[in-house]
Amino acid sequence: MRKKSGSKKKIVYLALAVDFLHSGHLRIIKLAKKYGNLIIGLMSDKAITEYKRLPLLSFNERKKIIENLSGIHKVIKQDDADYTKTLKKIRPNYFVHGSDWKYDNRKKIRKQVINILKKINCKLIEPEYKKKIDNYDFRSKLGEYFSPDVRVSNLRRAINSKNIVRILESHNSLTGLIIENLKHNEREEFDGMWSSSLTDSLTRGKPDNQSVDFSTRISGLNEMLDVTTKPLIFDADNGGRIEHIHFTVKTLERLGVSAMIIEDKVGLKQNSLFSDQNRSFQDSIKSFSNKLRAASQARRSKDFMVIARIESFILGKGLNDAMKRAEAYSKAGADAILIHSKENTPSEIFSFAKKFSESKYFKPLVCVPSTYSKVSEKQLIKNNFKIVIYANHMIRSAYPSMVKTAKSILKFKRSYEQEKKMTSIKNVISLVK
Ligand code: SPV
Ligand code: MG
Repeated sequence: MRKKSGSKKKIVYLALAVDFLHSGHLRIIKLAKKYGNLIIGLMSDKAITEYKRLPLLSFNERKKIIENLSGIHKVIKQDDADYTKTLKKIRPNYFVHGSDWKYDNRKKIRKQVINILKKINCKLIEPEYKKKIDNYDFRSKLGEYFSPDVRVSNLRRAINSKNIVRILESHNSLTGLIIENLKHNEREEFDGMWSSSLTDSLTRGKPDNQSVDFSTRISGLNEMLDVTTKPLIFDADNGGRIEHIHFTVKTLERLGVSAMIIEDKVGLKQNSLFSDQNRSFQDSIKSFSNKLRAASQARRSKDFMVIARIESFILGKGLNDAMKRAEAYSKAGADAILIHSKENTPSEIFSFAKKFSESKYFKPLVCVPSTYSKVSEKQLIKNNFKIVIYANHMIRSAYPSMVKTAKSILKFKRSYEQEKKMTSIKNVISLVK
């Protein structure tokens, strides 16, 4: 793309994410334009999620904003976070990037880019990064105005842009806030929350057999959604009666829930992880397909996902039964398939994934690695899984800590012995601002 020597204008390349156009962007664009014809590489959702959170605005919305700025030669899509392919293709004379990447999780990428720039004889321009403007936390300021529609669609966007979508169980607003805010290595975080029938029941002192009804669970959801912005997947057991399903879908969608998972079981519900499943029965393919159809027809937005959960392995049926169901459920309108298992290795879900990947009815795969917890996300990605749900881990970690503290107070008749093992009062009063 670079002009032959003798032609007037040099090519300048600047990659931007531009979730919100702010004065920091305008400053860097103004500077970049001085060097020649400015090509803006607008980062795709996929490229952005390799180093930070999914932007609030979709790619097309961001593109419209950038294209309407004056003096820009061209806007292209940059699909790779490491610039390799893009730079080799564009071969600019100047490459402009804010100096912030010297200090954060993009250090490695910077080094790599510098190597490529040397090879293509391109000069690096690194204007100083102004922390106050360029890193302004728009997202948290906007949190309270986050619309349900945006939250609903963000799960699909994450599925389309990430290697794996990481979901963690949340049973109240506080666990929701942990999932919302926690980061590892600056860029790794959870993509959303799982509202589990098991832990929703447990926190109310009831068994996981639908004795806690949808209305009760949904009012708990409301509180969680009030203080968070990430997508939420709702565990809807078997979805209840087909005649009621459109009411449930409508309510969930209105609240901003991104997906409901319904399982192909009938009769009195029993948790799938019980070893004795003698009193659990699977629905017929025909009847469950009708439920899926009813749920997907009831939604207002196509972004709301209806996910079918197959219980064949839980009930001791084999791969063929699971496959037959997966294809039928996919045809009936399921947007993704959860293949459940209570084995202590992922081998049965991996053999299912292998076979289902060859089917023309393939849909994104979801798993719940509660009993086969050694499996890594890397292995799940390799085996074609798109969503991983850590389904009960927040309650399982809170419970033993609470019992330990209660026991210690009983034993020592004071709380002093536990003091250092708990978070401080100072912490607790400033945890939520
Ligand atoms: C839940 O978390 O309630 C689930 C997953 O449905 S499981 O407990 O494995 O059935
Ligand atoms: Mg459940």
